[in-house]
Amino acid sequence: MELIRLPNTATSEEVAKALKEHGHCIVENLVAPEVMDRIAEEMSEFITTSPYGEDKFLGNLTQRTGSLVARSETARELIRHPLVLDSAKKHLSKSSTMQLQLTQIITVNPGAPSQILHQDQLAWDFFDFPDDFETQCNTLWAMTEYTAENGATRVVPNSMYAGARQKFTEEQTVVAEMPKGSVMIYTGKIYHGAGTNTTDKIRQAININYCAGWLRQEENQYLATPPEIAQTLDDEMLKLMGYQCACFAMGYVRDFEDPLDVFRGKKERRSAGFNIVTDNGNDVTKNYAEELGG
Ligand SMILES: O=C(O)CCC(=O)C(=O)O
Ligand SMILES: [Fe+2]
Repeated sequence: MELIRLPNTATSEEVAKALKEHGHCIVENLVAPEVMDRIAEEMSEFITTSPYGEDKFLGNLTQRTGSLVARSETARELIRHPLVLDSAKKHLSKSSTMQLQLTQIITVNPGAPSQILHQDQLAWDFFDFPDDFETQCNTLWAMTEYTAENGATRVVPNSMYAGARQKFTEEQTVVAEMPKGSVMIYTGKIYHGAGTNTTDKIRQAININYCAGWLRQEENQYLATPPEIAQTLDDEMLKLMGYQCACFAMGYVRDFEDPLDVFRGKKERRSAGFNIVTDNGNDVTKNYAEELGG
C-alpha cells in the first residue's frame, strides 16, 4: 500500500480531503532544503543540549527540542505556512478557533528503536473522541532526508477510525519516505510512530501540531515564549499561540476581557463573549450568538 502524496502545488481543499479520507498526506518539497538548514543552525545550541526521552514513548535515544516560536525565526515561517494553516482551519472547522498545540524538533539518533504506534490525540487522557470530531492537524517536516533506514515515521493506512488504544504491528505500517523540505500532514486519529534508525546519522523532523482552540495545548506557549519576545510578534501569530478566546469564554482575563487586548495593554476594555464568536465561530456558536443579539 502507498501513502497519499500530493505535489507542492496542492490546494488546502485537496489536503483537507486527504485528511478526511485517509487521515494523512505527504506534500513533497513544500519548502526548499535550505529552510531546514537555517532552522538547524538557529536551533543547534538547543538541540545539542536537549535531553533524551525518559520512556519508550518519547524514546531513550530520541531528543525533543521545543520552543520554536521563541528560538527560531525561520521556524515561524513553517508554523504559518499558508497551505498548512488553511488546511488545518478546514480540518478543524467544527471548532470556533484553532491554536498551536506544540512545536518541537525530534532528533532520532543512530540505533534508536521504533516508537510505539499511537494516535497523537491520546494526549487528552486517551479520551475516545467521536469519529466526526477532529482534534488535531499535525505536521512532521523532514528536516533531514526521511528514509526507511534512518527511522522515518511509519503510518498505519486507514487506521484513523479504529478507535483509541488499538494495537498495530510494524508489518501493518508504511514508511513515510520523503525528501528534506517535504511535510507529512496528519490527523490526531491516524496511528503512526517513528521508525528504527539503523544508520549512523541522525533523522530529524520538525513537528508542529495545531488543535481545536478549546483543548489544552501540550506545549505551554505562554511560558515557552517569554513575554518580551511575544510582544514583538503580530496579532495573528499571538492568536495562533492561544492569545485569544476559544469559543466565547475559554481563556478570558480579569473582568471577562479579551486576552490579546490585555496583553497589548489596550486602554479600551472590550468584553469577551459571544460577540467574539461572530468573527470566528463555527456554525452552531455563530447561530447562538445571533439569537442572543447584541
Ligand atoms: O518522530 C516521529 O517520527 C514521530 C513522533 C511522534 O509521532 C510523536 O512523538 O508523537
Ligand atoms: Fe505521534
